[in-house]
Amino acid sequence: MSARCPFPVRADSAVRAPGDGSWKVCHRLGRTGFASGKLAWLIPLILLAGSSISLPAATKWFADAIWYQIFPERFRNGDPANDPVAASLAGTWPYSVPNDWRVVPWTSDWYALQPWEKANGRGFYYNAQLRRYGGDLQGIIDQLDYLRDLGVNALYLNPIFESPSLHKYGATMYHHVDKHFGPDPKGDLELFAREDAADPATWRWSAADQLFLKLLAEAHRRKMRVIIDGVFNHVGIPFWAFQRARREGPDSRFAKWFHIRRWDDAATSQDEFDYQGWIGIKDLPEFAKDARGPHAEVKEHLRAVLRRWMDPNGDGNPADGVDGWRLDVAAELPLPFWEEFRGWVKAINPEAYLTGEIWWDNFDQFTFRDARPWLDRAFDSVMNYRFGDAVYQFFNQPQPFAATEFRRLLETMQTEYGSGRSLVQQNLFGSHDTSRIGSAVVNPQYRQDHGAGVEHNRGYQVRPPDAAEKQRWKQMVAFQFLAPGAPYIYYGDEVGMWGADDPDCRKPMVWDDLKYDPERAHPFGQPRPVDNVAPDLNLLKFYRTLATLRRQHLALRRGNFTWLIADDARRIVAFRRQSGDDRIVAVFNASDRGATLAASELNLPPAPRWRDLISGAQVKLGALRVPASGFRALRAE
Ligand SMILES: [Ca+2]
Ligand SMILES: [Ca+2]
Ligand SMILES: [Ca+2]
Ligand SMILES: [Ca+2]
Repeated sequence: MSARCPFPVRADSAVRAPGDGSWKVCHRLGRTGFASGKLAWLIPLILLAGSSISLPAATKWFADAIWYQIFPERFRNGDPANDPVAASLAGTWPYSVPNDWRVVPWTSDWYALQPWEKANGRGFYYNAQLRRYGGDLQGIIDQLDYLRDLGVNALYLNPIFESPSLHKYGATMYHHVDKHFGPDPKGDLELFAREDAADPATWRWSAADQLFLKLLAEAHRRKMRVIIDGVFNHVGIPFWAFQRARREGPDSRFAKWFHIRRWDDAATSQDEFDYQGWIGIKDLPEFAKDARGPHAEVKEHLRAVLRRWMDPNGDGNPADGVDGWRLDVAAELPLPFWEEFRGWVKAINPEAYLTGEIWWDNFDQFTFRDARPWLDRAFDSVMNYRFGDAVYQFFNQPQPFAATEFRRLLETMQTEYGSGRSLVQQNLFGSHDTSRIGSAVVNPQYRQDHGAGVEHNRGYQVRPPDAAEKQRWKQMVAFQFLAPGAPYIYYGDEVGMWGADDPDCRKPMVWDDLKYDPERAHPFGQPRPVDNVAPDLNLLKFYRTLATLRRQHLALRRGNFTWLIADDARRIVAFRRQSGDDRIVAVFNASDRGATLAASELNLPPAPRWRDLISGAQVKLGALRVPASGFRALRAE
C-alpha cells in the first residue's frame, strides 16, 4: 500500500475504495521534524578501508542482497487443490460474490472478462478485485531454483497472513498464514476455531503455516533470505479482535484496540457501529494509537506475532524464521513505535532487516520523503522509489532531463543517507503499487504512480515495449545493478512482463512451461494490438548476467562510488565503483545517437587491461564507443 492523495479524502470520512484502496489514499501531514541521529549504533559503521565501504558483519547481507518481490496470489499455482473458494472472499471488497464465480485461468487474456464477470456487467476494474488465480506457497517453493538461477538472494513476500482479499493488506489474523496459500484450507479453518486468538499459548501450526516454515527452510538452504509484509497500522474487517469488540460492545477488552466512534444501538434496526478506518477506508479498521503507537495490549500481541515468525520453534535461534520485515504505510505509525519495534526485532535476530514503505512527501508536487528520520532511528532501509523515479526521469522521460540534474538528485540522496546506508536501500522501478518498468517505457510521459494506469487514464497504452523501448529498459536495469544500493526486481520484470498501475501490475507470472492466450482485450474496448504472452528469455539472460556480475564483484555491492561524467549536451553519465583492486567503470548514453568517449574523459586509473563485463572482450581505451540508449561496463584487470 502507499500513502498518497490524488484528491482530498478526509481521514474521518466514510469513503469506499476498491480493493486495498491504493488509488484513493491520502497523506497525513505531520510526523516530521524528528530529532535525528541519536542512536549512532543504528547507523552502519562506515570505515573507509582502502577504497571500499565496510559494514558491520550483521548488515553485510543487506548490501549483498538482490531483492525479488513476490505477490503470492499471482506468482505460481503450485497446488490447484487449495485454490480459493467463493466463501473465502467474504469480508472484503466488494462484499458480493457472484454465484457462478470461478478461479480465473492462469494463462487467460488479462483484460478479457470471464463468463461470470460479463454476467455482472461491472467491467474489468470492478471484477479485478474479485479475481483469484490460485497462486500459493507451493508455487514459490517449486520455483526457488528458478529464483536462485536468476541470481536473486533475498525475497520479499507481499502479505501472507489469513485475509479474504487478493492482496491480503487487511488481515483476519497475524498468527496464521492464509489457508489458501497452504495445502489444507478446510483443516486450517477448523484449527482456527479451536484456538483463542487472544492467547498465544493456544496458537498451533496450521498446514499453511508449516508449509511456510518449509519455504523458509528451502530458501535458507539456497542461501536466500526471506522478508514478509508487516501490515500493523490497520487490519481487515474480519480481524478477530475487531469482530470481538463489535460483538461484545463497549465493555469488550478489545474496544480500546480500535478507534470506535459509535456503538450499535440495539433499540434501532440500523447498525450505528462506526470506527476509524485507514484514511477513512472502512474496509481497513485502524488500531487506535497515541504518540507512542498502538495500545500496550496490541503491542504485546504484535510482539508475540514477531516471536512466532522470527523464531518459530522458540529455541532462541532465529535460523528457522523470517529474515526481516517490510513495514506497510510506515509513516502512518509514530516513529517512537518503530524504534520500540526495532528493539523487539533485533533482540530476536540482530541480522534481521527492516525496510519501510516511506514514499511520497507531497504527491502532487512529486516530492519524496527524506527517509533520514526513519533510517536514523528505526529502519535499515526504505523502499527507495526515490531512486527509481530519478532514473526514470533521466533515462525514460520524453522531455530532456539534464544529466547534471540527475547527478544532483542522486548526490543529494547519497549525501542525506550516507555512503554506507546508500548501499542497503532497496532500489526499485516498480512494485504491486505502481506500473511495471515494462509499461513505464511504453508510457514515459507519466511519472511513477501518477496517472500511470488505464482505469483513470484511458490514453495509457496496454501494449508491451518495442525493441527501442526495451533497450531503454535494459539500460535502466544496468544502472540499477551497477550503482550503489540493493537492486530489486518485481516478479516477472525479468521475463518482460508489462502492466499499468495496480491492478494491472498484478498479472499472473509468465512462465516458460505454460502456454498463454495472447492479450487481445482492452479494459474499455478500445482497439489494441494482439500481443503474445511468453517469457522474454533474452531479457532473463540479461538480468542473470547483471546478477552474476553483482555476485562476483565486491566493488558493485560494497564499493565506493565516484561520478566521472554528467554531460548535459551528449546525455552521458559515468561513474566508477571501487573496492580495493576491484575497479569498475560504467558509462551510460541516454541519447538516441551513439557516442565515442576519449579515455581521458573517463579519467581512468592506470591498468594494464580493461575488459567489457558484459561481452567479456578486452577493450582498447583510445576511443570508447557507447551505443544510443546503451551502456558499457568495464573492469580494470
Ligand atoms: Ca493454488
Ligand atoms: Ca442499531
Ligand atoms: Ca528457532
Ligand atoms: Ca499506484
